[in-house]
Amino acid sequence: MSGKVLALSGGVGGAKLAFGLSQCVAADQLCIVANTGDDFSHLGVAICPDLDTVMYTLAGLANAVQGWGLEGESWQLMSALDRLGGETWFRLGDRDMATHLRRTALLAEGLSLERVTASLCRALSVEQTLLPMSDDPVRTQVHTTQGWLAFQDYFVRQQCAPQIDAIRFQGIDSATAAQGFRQALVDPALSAIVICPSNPFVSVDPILALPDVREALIGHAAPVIAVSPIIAGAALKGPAAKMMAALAMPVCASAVAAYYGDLLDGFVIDNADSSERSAIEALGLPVLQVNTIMRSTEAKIALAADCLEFAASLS
Ligand code: FO1
Repeated sequence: MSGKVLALSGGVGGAKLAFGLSQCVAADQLCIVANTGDDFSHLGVAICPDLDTVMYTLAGLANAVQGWGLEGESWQLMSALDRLGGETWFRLGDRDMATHLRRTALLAEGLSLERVTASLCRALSVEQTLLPMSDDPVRTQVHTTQGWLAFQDYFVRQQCAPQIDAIRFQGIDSATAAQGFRQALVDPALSAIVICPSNPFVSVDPILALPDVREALIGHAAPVIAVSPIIAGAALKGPAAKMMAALAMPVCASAVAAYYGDLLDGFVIDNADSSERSAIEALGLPVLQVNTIMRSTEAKIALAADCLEFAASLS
């Protein structure tokens, strides 16, 4: 495909497709914008889980089984902290901690998160452009019977057990999309926008909720396609399906397509969801039905290539 590609990503599912895309287009033609709503400050360091998952995946360093952190990690820091009675519910590996320490130091020097991310990517030989959705702090919170919970408290500490009835992105109204993101959106060379198979509510929505982003995507000259994170009524990983049920939505791919609504020019579903096709087409959306489960390198590249071909057919 000719032209630049912009991918909007959360953590593991998005990172896998971003990796596939990185094998299909030249590094200077691919820009990945990651959700930063999951970010938080913990044990004195700035943690950006989705940025790091994409960065480690593109660098070939990710722990693919765990879905976050680094392959071959050691946990001396957590063990020592545990012995001292410190907080260990959010597990920071020894080498992963170096990323957070370096990020925290660079932020303290006054660099923007966008520049810090570029610096970390350079150090890890990631050649694609990886951007935080914003340099401004946006913090996802979920409302449960316990009141509002910070995202990582809900997701990791409480293992998504509390029932959710609302989600908010604290700081979103005063946040601006990162400079590189805004530039990518107006780049005349942009030829495809891919919403990765990430959680629509807590991974993609924070990106879309940034001022002017949704408006920029609706009616963009480049086709906007999304890959369903729901396959056969379930999410491969994470609480997307549970959230859909809690938000009184049917748990199916067509409900995700309807949720994104007029943002989309096309929707990608898994082969297991052929029965969803007509409902999505009834929304006026062209459908691509392929294998969307990315268990191998080949599957990641194949899905990326399928997405790019689909986008090209829509433009
Ligand atoms: N997820 C977990 O389920 N347990 C953890 O202890 C954990 C630690 C962690 C450390 C660094 C990091 O970048 C991510 C980490 N994650 C952990 C993943 C993260 O909480 C979520 O997967 C994302 O926020 C959702 O995309």
